[in-house]
Amino acid sequence: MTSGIADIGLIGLAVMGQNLALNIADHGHTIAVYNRTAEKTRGFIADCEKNEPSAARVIGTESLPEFVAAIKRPRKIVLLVKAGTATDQTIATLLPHLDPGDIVIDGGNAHWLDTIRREQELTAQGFSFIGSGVSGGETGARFGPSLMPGGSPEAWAELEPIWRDIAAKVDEQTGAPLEGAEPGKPLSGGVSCTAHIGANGAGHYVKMVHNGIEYIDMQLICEAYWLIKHLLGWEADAIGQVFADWNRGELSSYLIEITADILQQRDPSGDGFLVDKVLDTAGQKGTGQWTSTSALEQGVPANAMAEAVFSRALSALKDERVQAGDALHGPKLPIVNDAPALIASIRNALYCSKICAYAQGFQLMAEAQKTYGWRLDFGTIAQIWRGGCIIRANFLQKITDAYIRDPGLKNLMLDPYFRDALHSGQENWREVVALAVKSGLPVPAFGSALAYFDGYRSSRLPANLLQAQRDYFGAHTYERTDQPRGKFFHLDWPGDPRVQVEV
Ligand code: NBP
Repeated sequence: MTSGIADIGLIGLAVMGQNLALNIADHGHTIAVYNRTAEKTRGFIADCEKNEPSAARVIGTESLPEFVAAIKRPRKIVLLVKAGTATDQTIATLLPHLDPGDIVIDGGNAHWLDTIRREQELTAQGFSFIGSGVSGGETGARFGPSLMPGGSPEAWAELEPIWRDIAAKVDEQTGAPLEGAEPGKPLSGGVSCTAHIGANGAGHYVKMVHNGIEYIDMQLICEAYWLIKHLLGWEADAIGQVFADWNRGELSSYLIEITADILQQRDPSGDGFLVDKVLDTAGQKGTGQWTSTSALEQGVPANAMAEAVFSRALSALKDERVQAGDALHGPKLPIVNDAPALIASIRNALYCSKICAYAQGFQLMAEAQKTYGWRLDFGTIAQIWRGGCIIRANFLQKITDAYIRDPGLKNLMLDPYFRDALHSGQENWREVVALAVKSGLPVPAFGSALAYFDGYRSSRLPANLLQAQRDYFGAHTYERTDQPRGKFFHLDWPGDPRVQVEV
């Protein structure tokens, strides 16, 4: 048995754990690995020995005492097991083998409230706990994920050198992701896509909002595709060319890039394009729903983000939709002759909607930091998302720039760059939403983002009537525009104005 030479340990050798372990080893760190089912560990080690240049730095262990003994103190142990109960079970079986001062790092997709609870429980027992968002899936884990750690600054100081080594890297000047890492040949230089996000659950919260943004980013792209497909009647590959073209401009992003590839992919088992044969029901693992629930709980108007979750839910009603398609009729599709103009308008609608979606995500994090006592650095968060993760995009550098210009920015839409983009794109955006509505094509994300923009810029909204209704049926009181805020009134509706009372 090897003892005490590993720089770090990792539990959970499914797809994420294996890839992150190899990434750590490629960066020159010795890592001990353990998996509940020992067979998986043996298989992984055998594969490493055959195929991996860094195999000598990976130590396979088959019991927790052996695993723990292989790691230098204070031990740093990364968990990459199924989120939820499995994480609690893994922690419970691990703790009796640890010493005070050891650090447990949960890299799974934990709910931030679980992370807050676990951090409290472990700290009370003399251990440290970091909840680190890990984004980028399998490839990110292997060659550079975006890492969002939350926990005490002391625990972070211990983990930081390894986390900075293995994270994705972006160019210091341009912010563009650095690419080209290979097994045994990690990238060198560049700015690491990780930073201490804040205390306890902050990292997992920010990772969750990242996923919520991923949902809306994807939904917006789908709506753009759907409009081009139906209003112009184009084949998938031609639409793919449009996305490839958009990827050369300000919309340039990983999701636009893969959309261009997907749309141009021919069906490997038949004629035509694969996308036309993929069943139109979208799955979800829950982080988009968590984001929307958090927005509802905190009263943050993240309507477009929620629409993205509802759109997946609607897509899942496939059988009902097929039946309803026979029973419920909409308008005829119009004939659009000016394809270049329509495509330019849809591009603007997509960009403006995307700005609103991100504005909602950052507004949500701004509210959460008040609720949970964090101090989030939004410019850095946008920077961390520039590499490794699914929402990586040039656009994120604009967000970092906006928060550098004004660290106290209330809403991204108010930054001069984004404000100008909204002003110049909004006419097209409105035309596209109006055309979609008239054509009977669903654009929930484009439409709700536009409603958010219009609502946010309205100094007055019809909530005056709403509040009066609440006072009418429930005596919920109202404030008056001609009186100072904080003075509340009630009327015995429908009543004599003289019986209005201040409460
Ligand atoms: P899974 O989420 O599929 O989890 C499988 C791992 O959990 C296996 O190692 C399994 O051990 C272990 N495990 C389970 Br299940 N129950 C356990 C228990 N009670 N005690 C100990 N170990 C247990 O793996 P994954 O897809 O690699 O994801 C790992 C984590 O990373 C998850 O939290 C996931 O949400 C997160 N994440 C995943 C991605 C992605 O793209 N897949 C991206 C970002 C984050 P066994 O082999 O003995 O069954």
